[in-house]
Amino acid sequence: MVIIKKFVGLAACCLFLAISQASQAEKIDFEDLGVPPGAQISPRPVSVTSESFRFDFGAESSANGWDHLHVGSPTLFWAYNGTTVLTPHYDVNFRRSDSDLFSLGSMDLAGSSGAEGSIRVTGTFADFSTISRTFLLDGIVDGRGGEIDFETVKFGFNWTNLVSVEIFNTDPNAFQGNFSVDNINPVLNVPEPETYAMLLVGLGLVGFVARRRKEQQ
Ligand SMILES: [Ca+2]
Ligand SMILES: [Ca+2]
Repeated sequence: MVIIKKFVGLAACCLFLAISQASQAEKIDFEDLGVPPGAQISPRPVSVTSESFRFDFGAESSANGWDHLHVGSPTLFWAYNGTTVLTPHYDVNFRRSDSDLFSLGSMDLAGSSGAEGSIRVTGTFADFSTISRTFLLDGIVDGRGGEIDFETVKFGFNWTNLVSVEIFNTDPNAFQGNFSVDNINPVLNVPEPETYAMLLVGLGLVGFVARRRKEQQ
């Protein structure tokens, strides 16, 4: 009986871990970098790590000679939402620092210099296959203090088990390819529904056996 009780305990622990793992990860808002208002990280950071996610400039950024990422809250060329934001040129990639898989829930995107065009987001899975969506921003500059505004874009249930995500500004009118991103909501790797089902079946079986033994005694 003691062994069975221990087994039930272990199974319950597994179930709890599986459920808690599916919970929301910390929102990536770049506030943990401690950039003072009105300032930006300098000089030229080529990679930025916020909330355990690492951001690197992309190939297009490098090809155009703008191989750096701005992290700050200035209002010179780019969007301002009153907080620290990330402003890449052309493209940026991000992944978890520990290379673990993640899902993508939503993010805030903004164009630059009055140019609000289209921004493409591409997720890459472990088998190198990809999923992609292009978001057309509304073209209306009505942000805080007359600055370029952010729009929240959401991703579907199939944006799970990602290795990395690329954000690419496809707007030809964007000044130096600038765009801004903030408040990325990643979700840690979500267990398959089958995992829950198997754990529940296992728990039920253990309980059934325990009851049968008790009846026999
Ligand atoms: Ca922020
Ligand atoms: Ca807008």
